[in-house]
Amino acid sequence: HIPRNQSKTSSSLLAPQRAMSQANLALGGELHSARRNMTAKAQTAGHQQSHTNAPENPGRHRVLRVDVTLSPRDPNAPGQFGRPVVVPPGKKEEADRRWKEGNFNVYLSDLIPVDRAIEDTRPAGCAEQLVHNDLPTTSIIMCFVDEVWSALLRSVHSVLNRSPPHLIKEILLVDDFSTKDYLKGNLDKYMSQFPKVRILRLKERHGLIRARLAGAQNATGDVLTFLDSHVECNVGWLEPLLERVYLNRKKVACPVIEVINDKDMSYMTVDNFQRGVFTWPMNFGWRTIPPDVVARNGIKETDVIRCPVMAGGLFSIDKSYFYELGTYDPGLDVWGGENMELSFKVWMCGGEIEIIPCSRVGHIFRNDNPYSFPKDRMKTVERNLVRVAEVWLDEYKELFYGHGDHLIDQGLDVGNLTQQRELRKKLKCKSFKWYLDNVFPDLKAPVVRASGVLVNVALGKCVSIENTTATLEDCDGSSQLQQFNYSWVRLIKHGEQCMAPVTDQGSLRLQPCDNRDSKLKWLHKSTSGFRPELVDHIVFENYQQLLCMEGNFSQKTLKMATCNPMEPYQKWKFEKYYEG
Ligand code: LR7
Ligand code: MN
Repeated sequence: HIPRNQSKTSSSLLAPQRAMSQANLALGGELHSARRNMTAKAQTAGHQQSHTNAPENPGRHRVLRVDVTLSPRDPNAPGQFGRPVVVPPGKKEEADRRWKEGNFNVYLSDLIPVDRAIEDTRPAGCAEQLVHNDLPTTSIIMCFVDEVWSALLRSVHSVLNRSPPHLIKEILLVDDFSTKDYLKGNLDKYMSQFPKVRILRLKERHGLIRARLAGAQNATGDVLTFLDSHVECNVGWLEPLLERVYLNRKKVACPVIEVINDKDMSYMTVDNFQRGVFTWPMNFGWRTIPPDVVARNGIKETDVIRCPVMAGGLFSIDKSYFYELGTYDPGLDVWGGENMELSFKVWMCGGEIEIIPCSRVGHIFRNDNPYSFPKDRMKTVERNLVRVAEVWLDEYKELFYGHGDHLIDQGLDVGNLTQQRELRKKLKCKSFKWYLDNVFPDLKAPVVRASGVLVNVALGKCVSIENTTATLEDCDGSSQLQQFNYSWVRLIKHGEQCMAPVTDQGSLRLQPCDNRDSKLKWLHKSTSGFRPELVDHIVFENYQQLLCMEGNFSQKTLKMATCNPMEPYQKWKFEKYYEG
């Protein structure tokens, strides 16, 4: 099994691409997709099937088999039909040297034809599916910054060669202020042979998200189809996407994203039945629908898959609907998190996100972005995700904050959110709770980490509140005075009040809560930076030394004391713990 994301071994966190692999490992590989051996399907001849109505289905026709590469000029060229390519022995150094131009095998990318054939990887039955004759037209929007020449060309050729021409209004190449010379004059010249290709040059670096918005602004088609600039669209990819949007303009349709291997440039198909999901703190990943669920529900390979979130790069959306939704939050910077934002917005505001198995597009997965970030990459992604969390996650945003070391605690400026929050109100979008209940019920999202009575393990006595001061009493699960919540952002809450140490006296009492106040934060169990020998202790870390909550039953009091792993009166347990 080769993961769809090639960055499995990468150690960096937070950016969706990389964090995904972390999630992969964390969930024991549950999130990974796998390569399936390409079956040598017969390459049936016939380039362009005519636009015939199916007599029994007036107004519809079979998905057009548009693929001018089916009988390629040079069937033996390297990489032809998506075959893996080997770097010739004498060229290893050159290939190594050129890797960093795109963080994939640029040498091989240049070697294989820009219009190579790939295998038709669609599940059986796709070619027979019917779509409407009057599908909307689409503008293909491809943003790029310093993209590898051959990869960019192959992306464009794959669209031109495998899409019904009448559906492509234009291909908009949005140059996000690239620095490479070949992407200027040479690209203009090359693309001038294709009347449908337009190049839009941005005057400064916009970042992927605002570059897409610039593309959308210039698009004249009914539907926007976004693609990365290192893809290969497969046979019949477009009509099934447009059909979904045609059926309901609030459907956002994504192709199955297949793998163009970064090392040998082979085109690899992926396992069926994969949904786009996320794990905390909002890391995108894939999760396979369990075989028993597939069997029980009779799900077919060709059935559309509803997805809690989209990968981000490849999708079709009705243009007017995209604007109705307020497009992307334009406050999102450069790269990352925009897929979460659009996904939550679509679902919570009345739309749907789907993967269409009969539409397949290859994408070069790579370990790292080959271009530079105007600001720190981690901070950029983090800031974007915080914006998304603050606008869309309601009380569940604590799960996001609680699952990462978030810079917001260190005064990260996320900008103004008023417009985005107002947009959510104006669109009358549903709550995140609704999203969890209806769209992503299998996400583990308990609003608190632990709750109920807080028991001193050695004494068997419980924390209780007497006038705002914490005392130790006989446990009584039915008493409101003994009810606490341990939140994801590490507050110990009693109703709307929060537990705090009283500095001079070493006692504990309640204070008004404030998620950002580090003086209210307690470490319990395996939160980040926690010392394993202190598991079960409740530690307060805002003094020079660590202080632990300690019980004293003869005095029925609680106090703060120097942490001691051997001290039984420092061991505490909440009544219930939740997995998240
Ligand atoms: O500043 C930038 N300006 C750009 O124009 C940064 C990037 N870009 C272009 C870039 O040239 C590329 O064509 O934007 C496109 C996406 O950038 P990638 O290819 O570096 O991103 P990615 O494939 O690593 O990451 C995924 O997540 C991104 C940010 O959240 C975008 O949503 C990408 O579109 C998205 N890619 C996919 O969904 C393909 C499948 C990957 C997965 C999972
Ligand atoms: Mn990409």
